[in-house]
Amino acid sequence: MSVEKFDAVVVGAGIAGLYAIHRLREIGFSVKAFEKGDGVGGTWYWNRYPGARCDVESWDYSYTFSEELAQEWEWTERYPTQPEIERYLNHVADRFDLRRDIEFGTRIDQACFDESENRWLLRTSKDATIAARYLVSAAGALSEKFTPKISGVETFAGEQYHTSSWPAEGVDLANKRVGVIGTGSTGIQAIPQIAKEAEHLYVFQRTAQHVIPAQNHPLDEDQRREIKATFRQRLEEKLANAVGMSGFPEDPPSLLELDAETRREVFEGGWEVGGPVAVNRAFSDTGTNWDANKVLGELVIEKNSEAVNDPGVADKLLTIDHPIGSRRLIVGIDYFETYNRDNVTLVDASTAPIEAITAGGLRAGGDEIELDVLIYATGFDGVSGPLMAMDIQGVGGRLLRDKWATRPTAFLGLVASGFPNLFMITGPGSPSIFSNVIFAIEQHVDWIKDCLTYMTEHGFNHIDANPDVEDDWTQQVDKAAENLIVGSTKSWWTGENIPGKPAGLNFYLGGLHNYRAKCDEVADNGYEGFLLQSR
Ligand code: NA7
Repeated sequence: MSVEKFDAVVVGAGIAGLYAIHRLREIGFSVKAFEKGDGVGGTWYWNRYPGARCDVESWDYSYTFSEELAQEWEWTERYPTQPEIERYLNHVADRFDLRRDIEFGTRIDQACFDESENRWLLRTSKDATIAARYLVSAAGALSEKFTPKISGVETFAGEQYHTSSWPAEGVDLANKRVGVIGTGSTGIQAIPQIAKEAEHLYVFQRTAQHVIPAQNHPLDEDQRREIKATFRQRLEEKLANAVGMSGFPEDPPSLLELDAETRREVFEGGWEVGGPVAVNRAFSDTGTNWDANKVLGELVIEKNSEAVNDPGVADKLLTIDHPIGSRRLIVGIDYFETYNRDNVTLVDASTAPIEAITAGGLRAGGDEIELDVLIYATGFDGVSGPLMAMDIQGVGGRLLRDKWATRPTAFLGLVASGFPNLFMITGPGSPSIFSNVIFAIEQHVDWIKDCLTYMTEHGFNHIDANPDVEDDWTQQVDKAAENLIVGSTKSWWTGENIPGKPAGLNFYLGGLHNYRAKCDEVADNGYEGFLLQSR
């Protein structure tokens, strides 16, 4: 059996995988990335559903490692669409000649740590065996889709799609009765677009949501010039704050300390700007104080309800039982207005639960709804999901999914003890999607590159996390989340969207800037907390 050998294998060719290839090459490593899609982009390759768009502004949702790249790329809108981000990532792959080290259409199914040879042995979906000194998971936080098990699914005579594996050629929804299950970020982006195409759209909503308007707009020439001119200044800003975004409100007022009129003025100002940061961070206390949070939630609901003509529909859409920001705050474009269309029906799946899929459609609350197309906008098994889906065996043949059976842990979210030479990008215990994820990815990859450089220079070829230090980090993760309203409701953030997945908020919420400082401190102290060896 022939075994191809590399210094490092990267799992995935999305934003993280592309950047990892680039950086690992720089330190002279032989690198190979395996990507199950037929193109680059990861999440932005798969999520092609109508309306797919990033809810971080284009000028921040960009790599910063190359100023030349930033100066030559032209974003066209405030919030970039999936096709535009996919084009950007293809441009990056070409510009840095990354494709030659990517095998497309190939999944890593199994990874076993071979202790005698101090390497990872990988089995691909094409039955090839690959050996790698280091394994870098760039599998993404949102790449393992979740489809609820609904009885009768196999009897459905129509077409079924999950938004995260939307066909590249698109789906013809004209003259079709379409059902969408799910009103998370994805559903709320897709619903207005699908409504324009379908004969009739039925939305199955289980949880009503707060939605902040994107106030999206095209970028004119002056704005594009400004984005380029301020590249360095914005980079400084991103390095200095908790979420790694520019234009982050520095010293917002306390909602509770403002009189009602000023409070409303501040809120209206944020609403006009649009996007999650301008509203959710308009006040200093809405993320920690339940009274302040309640007021902000009410202000948002009041605004949202103004867009809906039918008070009964508005009531179903906006009877919200969770604090604002406790689950992912959603950014919408014409979402509530969509329910004013004659061809859109809201089905309240909290009072009329989905019972079964039938040959002709879906049964909810005893009513049969006839459908030609059923769309699942039902989300993902986030962060740990893609890693658990792979068969990863560490020291002593222990499976990562067994180690993580009660809780996924990793020191700094980067290395899980017992799984040496495996680095995770945006892994559990890192800030991950609680920050501008592309900026978080750059931090992780740069740190990994520096760590591997250090190891090479000092004659080490084996790195593991000290289990006690890993436990200590998990405690720090919990401490950073104390007293925050974020995560106080069930959602994919807490893992509770996945039946049987242990509940917990496995993100470092102390801020990307503080996380970066901690990672730098560990590195400056000779990778303190990691066990480095020469084998
Ligand atoms: P989310 O945010 O996990 O949303 C999934 C939606 O699917 C949500 O509305 C769920 O309702 C709904 N859902 C899931 N299962 C069911 C069943 N069985 N019946 C009815 N409704 C169901 O995923 P998204 O893809 O929208 O967004 C994920 C992230 O992508 C987002 O946070 C951004 O970071 C980008 P529920 O709320 O659980 O009642």
